[in-house]
Amino acid sequence: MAEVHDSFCRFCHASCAIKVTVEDGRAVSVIGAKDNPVYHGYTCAKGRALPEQHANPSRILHTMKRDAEGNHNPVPVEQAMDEIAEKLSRIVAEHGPRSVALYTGTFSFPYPAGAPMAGAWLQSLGSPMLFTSATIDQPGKMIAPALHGTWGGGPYHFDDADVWMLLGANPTISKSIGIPCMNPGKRLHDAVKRGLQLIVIDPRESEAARDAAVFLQPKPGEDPTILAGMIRLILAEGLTDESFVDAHTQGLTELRSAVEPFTLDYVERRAGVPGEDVARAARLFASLSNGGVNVGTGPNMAPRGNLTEYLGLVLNTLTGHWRREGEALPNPGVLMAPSPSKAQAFDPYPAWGFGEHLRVRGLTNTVAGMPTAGLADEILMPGEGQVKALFSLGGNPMAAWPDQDKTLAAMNELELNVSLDIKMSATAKLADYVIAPKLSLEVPGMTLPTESLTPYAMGYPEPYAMYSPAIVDPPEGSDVIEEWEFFYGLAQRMNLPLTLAASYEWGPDSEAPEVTELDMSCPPTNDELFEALTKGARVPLSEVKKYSEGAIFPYEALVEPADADATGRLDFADRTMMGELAEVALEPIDRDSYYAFRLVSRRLPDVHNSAGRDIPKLVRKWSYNPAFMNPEDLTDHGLEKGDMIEITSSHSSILGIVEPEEGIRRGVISMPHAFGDAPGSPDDKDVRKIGSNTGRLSSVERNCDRYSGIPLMSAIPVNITAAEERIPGQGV
Ligand SMILES: Nc1nc2c(c(=O)[nH]1)N[C@H]1C(S)=C(S)[C@@H](COP(=O)(O)OP(=O)(O)OC[C@H]3O[C@@H](n4cnc5c(=O)[nH]c(N)nc54)[C@H](O)[C@@H]3O)O[C@H]1N2
Ligand SMILES: Nc1nc2c(c(=O)[nH]1)N[C@H]1C(S)=C(S)[C@@H](COP(=O)(O)OP(=O)(O)OC[C@H]3O[C@@H](n4cnc5c(=O)[nH]c(N)nc54)[C@H](O)[C@@H]3O)O[C@H]1N2
Ligand code: SF4
Ligand SMILES: [Mo]
Repeated sequence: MAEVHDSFCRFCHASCAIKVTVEDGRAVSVIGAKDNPVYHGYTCAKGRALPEQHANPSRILHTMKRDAEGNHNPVPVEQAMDEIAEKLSRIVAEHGPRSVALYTGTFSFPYPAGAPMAGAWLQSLGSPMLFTSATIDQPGKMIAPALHGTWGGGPYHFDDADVWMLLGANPTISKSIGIPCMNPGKRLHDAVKRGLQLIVIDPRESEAARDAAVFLQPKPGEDPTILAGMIRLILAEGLTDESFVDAHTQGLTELRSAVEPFTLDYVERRAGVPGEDVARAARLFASLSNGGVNVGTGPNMAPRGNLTEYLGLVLNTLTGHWRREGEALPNPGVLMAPSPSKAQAFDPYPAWGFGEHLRVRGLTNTVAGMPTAGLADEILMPGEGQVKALFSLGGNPMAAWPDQDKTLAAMNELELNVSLDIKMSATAKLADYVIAPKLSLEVPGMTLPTESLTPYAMGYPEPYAMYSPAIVDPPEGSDVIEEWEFFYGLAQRMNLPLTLAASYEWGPDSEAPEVTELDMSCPPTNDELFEALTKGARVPLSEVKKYSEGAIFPYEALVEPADADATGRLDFADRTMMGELAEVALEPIDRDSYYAFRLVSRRLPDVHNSAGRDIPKLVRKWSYNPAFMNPEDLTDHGLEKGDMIEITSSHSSILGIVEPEEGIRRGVISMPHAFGDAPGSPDDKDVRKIGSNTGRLSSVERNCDRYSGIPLMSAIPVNITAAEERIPGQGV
């Protein structure tokens, strides 16, 4: 019999509220929950494909173990855990705990207990080698506030802002930075209707750009130049919020001289955007008091992402775009502990140089985490501390890490490679063990992870939360476990005690999170773990559970007055950032002119990084990643839709299939990442079927950020040539 259950989607971080029709323990259809006060019935194609994802023939339902010939065969998960624990104990005894690394990727996010349990296990093992995708995503987002300092009242929120600026972010599609991720299309529509002035800076006319009052379409990689030009104009025309600047900042004089070279004329010549449009954007941004700026993945992956993020904060501070004393907080937290919100500045704090040091390129731990772009070299470089074992949790290094050839070499070097994945991904195919996990609707969930995105202008502006029990059974005959159960099971076998911290605390003034010691003789239930993770929550989990459709838990909270002894200052002139800005000013305008194109990152609506590519319904339009280009560029190169090109960077080359797109700036190739397969794998050259991997174009040794290690992953200088059709499996 069919029953309809309330739940929420976990195909991306947006956690859309859904109604799932379940028949005989299996999901058969998904629709948006139209009465939900936050999502208003929104779902995307991925969410509606949850039934297909759960029943997908390519989903692995048993742990797979690689044999000597490289073939994978099913083994019972308990046996795999015994073998892994034993092998790991040997590796740790011989090489020390640092030889074990954990990488948590995109799909560690939707499962609240997975990454915390894996982290607790690694910590108990004594290894500092915890890596996440954050340092190959938007590391500047954490680094810039450390260098600038933070405002205790927090940022304004998109929903009630008068002016908003998006640099290289396309939240309408990505459900990411800028517009809160729950039904961003409706939020943008409502905002524009009530008069929001949107400024978008993007080399491609993104979906978000269509609603922009000012749209700048620059040459990729010139965001520091544009922002410096806007700051210069705001200072020159006296458009700053003087009282805010006087009371809460330092370094204005140094900033003024650092931006001096960035005249409108210079910005126009260098970034290829009309100077008057830059001025219009700056004046608009400064003229309205409730606003904000967000920087997305584009500029973070282009040169000097930290600087772009930093200058974005400088712009916010100069114009006083921070929430003030007595103003209402949109969401003081529901499942998170409320953290005090005070109208005062907090001083900068160290962004890097602490904690574990990598052995390569002078990289250290950072506020964005350990530099993932250095991990392949940590695996490859012999000597004390060499990483011998890698655990990938919901991530796909072969698809997502920059410098794919090096990643492949690293995967082949490992003594123990374990992947927790729902399919035989490019990484899983190289792993010694692939642990088959339960999927979202088969496990309890709560919206705590999405709530944790609130400080990044992505989470809930409304004090909303939802808990969902498991609503379907794992497929019959399967042997699947939850990710946390795997790490708990390893810890049990290795006699490691585990403590779990209540996670997702944030704020410069937050208290230390409460911790729970786990009973290692008897596995906890999911709900017990959720209780541990929400200790100190404003609304107890038990209360949230009463509302099966999710609910808003209202609470009036205002930004409090500053402490009497508050002395913090936001810094306009961090030395490293000013040094980088001086370097920008010294660069020749026509650098890299040998390369005619810049390849930029972008996302497709129906797949999530490398996930979803195996679900037929989601790849009806594109099973590969087209190389989107301006139609006139195609004509100039004698190319037509569907032609194959070779795209060559200073590091490597890939094949691409061209696709005209009107809104792309000339000289730009816009191409999604995480497609293709491992170099040399049988499918690798079947570009028309599986696309190609843009990560292969990046070197992790050159053009990298000195601190996060992120290399050029957007605004990559490339050339193109027409390419011959390749025969699958025959190599280039
Ligand atoms: N060139 C280039 N490289 C990039 C980017 C770019 O724009 N350009 N973007 C970067 C960014 S922003 C990021 S975040 C990283 C992403 O880096 P990763 O997280 O390493 O890569 P994904 O492709 O998201 O890998 C997700 C994996 O999780 C698996 N999976 C799906 N559902 C589940 C589940 O329920 N449980 C488990 N255990 N696994 C599941 C998928 O099959 C897939 O193999 O890539 C980065 N790499
Ligand atoms: N459907 C879908 N949603 C996703 C994902 C997905 O793969 N598919 N991935 C998820 C992940 S992991 C993340 S981190 C977020 C990312 O979310 P966003 O940061 O919003 O990512 P994109 O949608 O790629 O938008 C980046 C924009 O930057 C522009 N850009 C590229 N280079 C430059 C540059 O040098 N300067 C400027 N100004 N702009 C530039 C691109 O043209 C593009 O429009 O999305 C998440 N959401
Ligand atoms: S936006 Fe994200 S959470 Fe919402 S339906 Fe799509 S994939 Fe699911
Ligand atoms: Mo990401």
